[in-house]
Amino acid sequence: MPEMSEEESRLPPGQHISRGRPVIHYGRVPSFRPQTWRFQVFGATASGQVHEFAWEQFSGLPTTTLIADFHCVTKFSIMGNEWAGVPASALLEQVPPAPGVRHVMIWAEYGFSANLRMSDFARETTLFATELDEKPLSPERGYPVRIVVPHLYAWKSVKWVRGIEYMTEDRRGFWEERGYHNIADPWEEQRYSYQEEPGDGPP
Ligand SMILES: Nc1nc2c(c(=O)[nH]1)N[C@H]1C(S)=C(S)[C@@H](COP(=O)(O)O)O[C@H]1N2
Ligand SMILES: [Mo]
Repeated sequence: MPEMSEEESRLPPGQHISRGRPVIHYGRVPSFRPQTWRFQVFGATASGQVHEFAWEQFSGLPTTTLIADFHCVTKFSIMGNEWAGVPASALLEQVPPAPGVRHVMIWAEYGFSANLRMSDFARETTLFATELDEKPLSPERGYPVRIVVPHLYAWKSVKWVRGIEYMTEDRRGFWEERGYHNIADPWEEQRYSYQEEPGDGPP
C-alpha cells in the first residue's frame, strides 16, 4: 500500500488535498461598511426580540482559535486552517434561543443562506471567524466575518454573515434547496439531497 501522509489520513471519503487554497462562492464579493453593518439574531429568540450587533459590539465578543480542515463538496479539502473568532456558543449565551429552537439559518449578504441543526451550530468547533492564519479574513474569504462549521461540507461555512435566524422548524438554505444534502456530514458523504433519509430534512 502506498504510504499515506498524516494529512491524507485526516481526509473524509472521496476528498483530495487541494494544492493551493481555492476561493469559491456564488456571486460577487460584498464590500464592508463598518458604520452601517449590522449582525442580527432574530426568529425564535428567548426574549422574542431581534438582537442587533453593530460591528464594534460584535468584534468585542470573546474570541477563540481553532485549527481545522475544510472540505468542499466538489471534493477538494483545504487542510490545517487556523481560524480565530467568536464561538457560536458565545452568541447563544448573548442571545439565548427560545426553548423549542432546533435549527438555525445562517444569513449572508445578498441573501445567501445555509441551515444547520442546533446541535451542529452549538458544537465547540463552530466559530464566527474574523481571522484566518493570524490575519483578518481577506474580502473574498468572508471579511469581516464568516461562520466556520468544520465538521460539515464547506458550503455550510457561510461567508459575509449578517445574521442568524433561530427556527423551531427546519427550512432549507441556498444550496440545500438546489439539490445538496440537508445535513452535509463529509464523513458520511452526505453530498446530495437524494441521499437523505427520512428525518434528515424538511419534507
Ligand atoms: N456567502 C457565501 N458563503 C459561501 C459560499 C457562497 O457562495 N456564498 N460558498 C461556500 C462554498 S461552496 C465553499 S466550498 C466555501 C469556500 O470557502 P473559501 O472561498 O474560503 O475557500 O465557502 C462557502 N461559503
Ligand atoms: Mo463548496
